[in-house]
Amino acid sequence: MLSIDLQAALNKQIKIEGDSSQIYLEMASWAEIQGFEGISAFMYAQSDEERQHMLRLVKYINQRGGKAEIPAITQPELDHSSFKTLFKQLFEHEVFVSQSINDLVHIALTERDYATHNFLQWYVAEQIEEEATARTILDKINLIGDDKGGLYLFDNDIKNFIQTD
Ligand code: OFO
Repeated sequence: MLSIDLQAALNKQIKIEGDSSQIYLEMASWAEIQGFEGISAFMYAQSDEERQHMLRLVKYINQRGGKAEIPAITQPELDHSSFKTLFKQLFEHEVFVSQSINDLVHIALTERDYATHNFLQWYVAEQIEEEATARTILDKINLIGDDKGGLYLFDNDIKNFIQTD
């Protein structure tokens, strides 16, 4: 059985993953309108992934005898003034998510809830991957700047980052 504190912390993470899904969805739609097909496909896929991260938490909380709280949808507020700004926000968001997962791991260990600790290891590994992807993309964008030709190539290149698992 989950403690009240751990349940509350896991429920908070449900909202964070849901918000992440919305952020990627917003970027997917924006890129689609701009004609960046590759970026859009990547963002739509990421948005789906984040929803899966959210669902995993919902199911885990309920499976452990708790009650998952389904949060309201939050409208993302992103700065689209440049590609660099946009992707920087994405990277910073993933760093924030990793920190939040680390905090959860800490609570699980403090409470000696090893089942939850074990459950969270999947997220720890996933965040390493997501942070690395966001960092690589940001590095590329920093190299390209707002060069149209570079962005065109990048739009094609980013398809390689779409996770298939
Ligand atoms: Fe990229 O946030 Fe989920 O874990």
